[in-house]
Amino acid sequence: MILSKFVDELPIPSILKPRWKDSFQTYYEVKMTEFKQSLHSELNDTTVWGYEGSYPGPTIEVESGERVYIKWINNLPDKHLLPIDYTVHGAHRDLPDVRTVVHVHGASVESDSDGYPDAWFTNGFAKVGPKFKKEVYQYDNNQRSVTLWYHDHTIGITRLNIYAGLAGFYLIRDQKERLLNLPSGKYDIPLMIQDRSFHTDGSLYYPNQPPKPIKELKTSIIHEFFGNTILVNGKVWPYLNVEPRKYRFRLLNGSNTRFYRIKLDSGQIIYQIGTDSGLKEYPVGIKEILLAPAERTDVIIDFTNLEGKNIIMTNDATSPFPDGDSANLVKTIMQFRVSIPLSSIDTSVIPQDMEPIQKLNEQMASNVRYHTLNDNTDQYGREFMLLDNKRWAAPITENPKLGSTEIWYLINLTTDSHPIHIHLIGFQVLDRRPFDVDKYNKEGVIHYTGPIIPPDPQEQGEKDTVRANPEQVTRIIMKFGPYTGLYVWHCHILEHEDYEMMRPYIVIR
Ligand SMILES: [Cu+2]
Repeated sequence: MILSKFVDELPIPSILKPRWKDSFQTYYEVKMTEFKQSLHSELNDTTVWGYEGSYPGPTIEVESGERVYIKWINNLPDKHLLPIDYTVHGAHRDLPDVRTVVHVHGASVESDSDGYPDAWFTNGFAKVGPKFKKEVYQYDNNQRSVTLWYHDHTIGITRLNIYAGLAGFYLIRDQKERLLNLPSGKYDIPLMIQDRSFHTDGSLYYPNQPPKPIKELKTSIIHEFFGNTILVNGKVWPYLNVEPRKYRFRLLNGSNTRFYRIKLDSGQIIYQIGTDSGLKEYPVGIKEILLAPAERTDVIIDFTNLEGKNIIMTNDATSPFPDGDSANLVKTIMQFRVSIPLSSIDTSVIPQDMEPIQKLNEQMASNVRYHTLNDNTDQYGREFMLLDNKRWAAPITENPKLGSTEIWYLINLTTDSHPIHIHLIGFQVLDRRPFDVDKYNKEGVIHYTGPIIPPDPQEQGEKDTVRANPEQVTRIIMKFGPYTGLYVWHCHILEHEDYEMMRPYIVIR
């Protein structure tokens, strides 16, 4: 079935209202339910999961420093929407199928409210995972203005829960940002980009076997997922009517595996103003944006003087990235139609400078850790990935000290790029450098084969997710805090994360 492009308007998620709010704290309740929603007008309504009856969930908007409590409530049915593989870590047959836990990606948050994968809970909190601590999570929002997102993080079934629809935006705002006079209000729009496939009846399609099926298993995890349509904010190939003026878009790759290399078919420059963890020091004009799963980028697109023009946002990233072929390529993301007359003079600006960022340098680091990204094969002949050749359940090996600065070397021995995400903290990308993988595998030493590659202009600033490219060492630097306790770091390709490419770590006093 081939769906027409640009027949449905881009939905913009509503802003969630708190249950109550006073000058000290704000309290939200967010229910997860199953419901039907139209994802494309030529498609029957699709059964999805969402927060507060919508996919994506409503946007949670808070002020920097605001103390927020959220009760995440599982009101989902007992039966999962998608096929579960009971052989992967933490998803065994003796557990309830429908388990959830919510992580606010990029949030600086206490350990017990971070949404640890083993802190899952079922409908009515009837059953909870071994690391479950509390029903109401606390967020201090001690961060500058930033585009975060909340999504499911349940051990062994994150890929299925997010694919079913459990994701939404979480924005922190502050006075500094407001003073910059960026496009705001209805000219500040979040875009959650995801790929999905459908059965002809409109239901979500997610494979229950890899291309080479595992005969012993009714359902097997797949190594990667590539859908044949692209959705933005829950609509397939939507369009957005815009005025001839500047807009701010908060781009998020919310896909399971797919990378996007985003361009505008008008060839115009995109002004990047923010990275994963907040505003950049100054905007950069770029022609293309590379987004791995979970990466965000804040941009300004200027439609001034483009009245009557239709502009398509395109993608040309191969799948898997970077060495996949074009068989899985979906080239179209969405369309902008400069069709609305200018409602008032556009006084917003693309600032020259935004926020100074203290650069972390190597001399500040008190510890260096070397991490490998490895390929492996399981008892069914399936390929799976590991960090440091260790499984999820292996004892904790990473225990940074509160307030200390560390450099992590991400030594990628695989042939794919993996978006590595570390909870709790933001980091800076130091550099990348090609190295000899064979020599590393034989002798365990890094032998560099080329010059140091500085981070892309797009990556300058603070990030929480970084592309660890194949046959390169990617170096990042970060300061651990302000909380102690148990967190995780992992690959954000959900099919990898669900099958051992995730490790716990602990910040100690
Ligand atoms: Cu991965």
